[in-house]
Amino acid sequence: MTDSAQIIEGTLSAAGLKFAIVVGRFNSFITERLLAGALDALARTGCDRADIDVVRVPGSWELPAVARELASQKRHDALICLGAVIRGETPHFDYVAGEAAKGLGQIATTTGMPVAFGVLTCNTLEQAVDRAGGKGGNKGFDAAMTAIEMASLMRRLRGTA
Ligand code: INI
Repeated sequence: MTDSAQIIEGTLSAAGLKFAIVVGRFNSFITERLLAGALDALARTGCDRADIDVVRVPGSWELPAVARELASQKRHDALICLGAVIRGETPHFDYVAGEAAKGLGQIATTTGMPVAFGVLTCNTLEQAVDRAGGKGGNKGFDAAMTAIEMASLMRRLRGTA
């Protein structure tokens, strides 16, 4: 029965919340679309542009190091990490995608800073285009919406909302 249960959940209002978007330059044709989607989500949910920092890194491999630094600074309510890893002919893809996923997951669980995973891991460029504003939506937009909800939820759980 949930009649008497207290439901604790985040809202999708970004007003008053601060975000950092960390975005990889590798495959920038895709990542710039993810960034546009993330900025669109934040604007639509009431985030002030002055409350958004955009931090560029060379590639997805570098996302965890910068996310950890930002998490330690505690200047933001959530981080939105964007990248595009596209499979090539060598196992390089597995190392870059694996490290980005593992590293960002560890930061989210060990620091308490919400970290939205907006890193595409695709077999083909076409799959990436589909997910960066094509028929699969925009995973940058989706990651930002998750970051907003998690930032709001964390504030509630901490009693700072
Ligand atoms: N970085 C990406 O973000 N996506 C890729 O597909 C990719 N590939 O395929 O090589 C990639 N490599 C660069 C990597 O992220 C680092 O920037 C580089 O290894 C230097 O540390």
